[in-house]
Amino acid sequence: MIETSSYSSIGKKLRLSRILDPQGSLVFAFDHWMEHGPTDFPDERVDPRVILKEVIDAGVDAVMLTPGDARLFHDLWMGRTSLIVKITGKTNMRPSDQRLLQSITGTVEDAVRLGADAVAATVYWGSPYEDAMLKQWTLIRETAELYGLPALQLAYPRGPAIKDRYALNTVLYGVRSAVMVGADLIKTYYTGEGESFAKVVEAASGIPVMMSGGPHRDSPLEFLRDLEAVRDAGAAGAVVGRNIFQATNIEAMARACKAVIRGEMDPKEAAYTEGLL
Ligand code: FBP
Repeated sequence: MIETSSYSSIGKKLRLSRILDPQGSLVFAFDHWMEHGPTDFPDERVDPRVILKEVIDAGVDAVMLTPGDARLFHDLWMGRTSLIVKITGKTNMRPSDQRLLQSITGTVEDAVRLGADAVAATVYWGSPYEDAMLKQWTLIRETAELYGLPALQLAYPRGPAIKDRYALNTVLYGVRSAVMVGADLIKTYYTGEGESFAKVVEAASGIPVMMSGGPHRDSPLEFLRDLEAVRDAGAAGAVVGRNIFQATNIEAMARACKAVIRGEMDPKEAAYTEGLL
């Protein structure tokens, strides 16, 4: 019998291949102005356009942007890198108990109209608003399916019952759940070392897992070592924001991250080559 695939699965496969390099992918996450606000942006790097240009010049595999920024900065990414449109979000201006909810900030159709290669949405597993976010996710995933658009889930365990969001069992629980609700690509917290992250990758049963960068480290070398561990753990790559745009030299750090995640250089070599030490 000839094996056939659905039209949608072909579209997803093609689009995922534009984001995921078999050698390892580096995606630049840049939704922080809304998620965190000005605290993430010291004075001299307030202009998103300047940051985005440097990172794209460094050759990242994709950028993950909000719909409005994807439109505004299309001249920077178009034809130069892949686009992931994140259509959920929150601000830190909200009362703290409501920061455990991400709201809808765009539609799958917005992402399609913008020419995106994937749509992204956050689920805070363990949040009091988990139910609402799962309803949003299900609608997003189902609509994305109609367009052959991969759905990336930011699977973030976060809520009153979660003591340590980076603990292996907690991350495993979130990732396994993301697989169970149909994520095509998963971005999640780093468990702190490669051995445990390999278990996270294994729990995803072949659905590609990417490490979420996390807060900026004082030592670029330390972060590059984490990227190497994540790569060795079998992850598809990393989605990094602050550790790139808060680096002293943004473009050099992005290039170093890319070289390490692709296994082209070890962390020290990459850091020396890019003048980060
Ligand atoms: P970072 O590499 O800066 O951690 O970016 C990844 C990301 O998921 C962003 O997309 C998002 O804005 C941020 O982290 C969320 O951070 P927090 O964990 O503080 O909500």
